[in-house]
Amino acid sequence: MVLSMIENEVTTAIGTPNIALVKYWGKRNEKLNLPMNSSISITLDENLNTKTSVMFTDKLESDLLYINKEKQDINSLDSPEKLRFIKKTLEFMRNKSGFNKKALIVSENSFPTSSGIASSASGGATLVFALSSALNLHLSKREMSIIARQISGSACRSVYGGVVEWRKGKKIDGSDSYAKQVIEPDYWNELRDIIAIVDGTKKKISSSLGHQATIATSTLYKARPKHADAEVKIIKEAIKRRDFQGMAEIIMKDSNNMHATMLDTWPPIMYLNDNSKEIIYAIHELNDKKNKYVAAYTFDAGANAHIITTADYADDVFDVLKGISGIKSTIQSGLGMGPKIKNNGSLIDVDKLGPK
Ligand code: 2P0
Repeated sequence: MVLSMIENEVTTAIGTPNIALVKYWGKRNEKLNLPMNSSISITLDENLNTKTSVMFTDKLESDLLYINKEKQDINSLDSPEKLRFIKKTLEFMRNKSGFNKKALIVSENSFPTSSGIASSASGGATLVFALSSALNLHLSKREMSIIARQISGSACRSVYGGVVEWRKGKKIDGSDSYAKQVIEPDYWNELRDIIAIVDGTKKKISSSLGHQATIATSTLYKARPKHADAEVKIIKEAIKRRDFQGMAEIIMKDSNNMHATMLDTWPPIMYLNDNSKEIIYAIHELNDKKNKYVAAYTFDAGANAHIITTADYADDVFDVLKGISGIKSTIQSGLGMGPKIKNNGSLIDVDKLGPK
């Protein structure tokens, strides 16, 4: 009965990226995306989002995936690692459901892909959520987090809203390496991430390659995992107290620390550009002027800045950013709710069996 219901029906989910405050960089197991250290992030709201529509049908001879309207070759063994993981995820979840029709998946990001705004986190978590619902799998968030982690490490955190911790786990099979919610979004309504776009182009070095290159060649990296684990513990308590002073320095130092190990990688990995550096100096100046921490910068694997602040100081941050000419645009986000099902806005053209 359930099987006949899901055929030809379109399920659409919406999910969002996350920005790490203490970051994941370096894997102890590359195949399973098991991290060297735990990490902590905030899930962003729907100002930045991924929408994913899924349909299972016998009208297709093979699975089809479109990302931002471009067809992706998921059926070839030569396709990039991430696409192979998506295919594996689809097969795993379909087998679990006992439903054997081919899938049409159409996914779109509202923001630039692969430019350090965690498109793979948002995409991975939203896909797993959409598939779980389309296939009536009723997976728990923990199960979804473990599956999403294997598509992209950081995706395991976007399965939840609010502030989220990814516990690195110890087991070889990764069954204890998943994310957990630290606080609900409503617990700290005033928290903001102001994103300054200084570069919308695709990054030159993928994070997946970067993780391993840093472990293999950076001397500085050796000190990072233990330190990051300790920082996760401290910042988690500060977040539970809504203590911005207690978290700002950790956020900035952790970003600098991760980017230092990237620069120490051979050949060096450099994601930050001159605009990013100008933003770093400007935020230090703002904090000095206010005589306390009112804003904290952090950068992922890209040049775009995330400025963590609170509603009271958002205007001050915007004023500072206005003075930096290399900034192309800004986006403001509060804490998001995590992925959810949308009852309208399907991205699939059912007659064409492709994107709308
Ligand atoms: C993070 N980043 O914690 C860190 C900070 C970028 C810098 O996770 O190979 O795309 O898919 O597990 O998740 C980006 O790396 O890497 C990332 P994979 P991912 O958000």
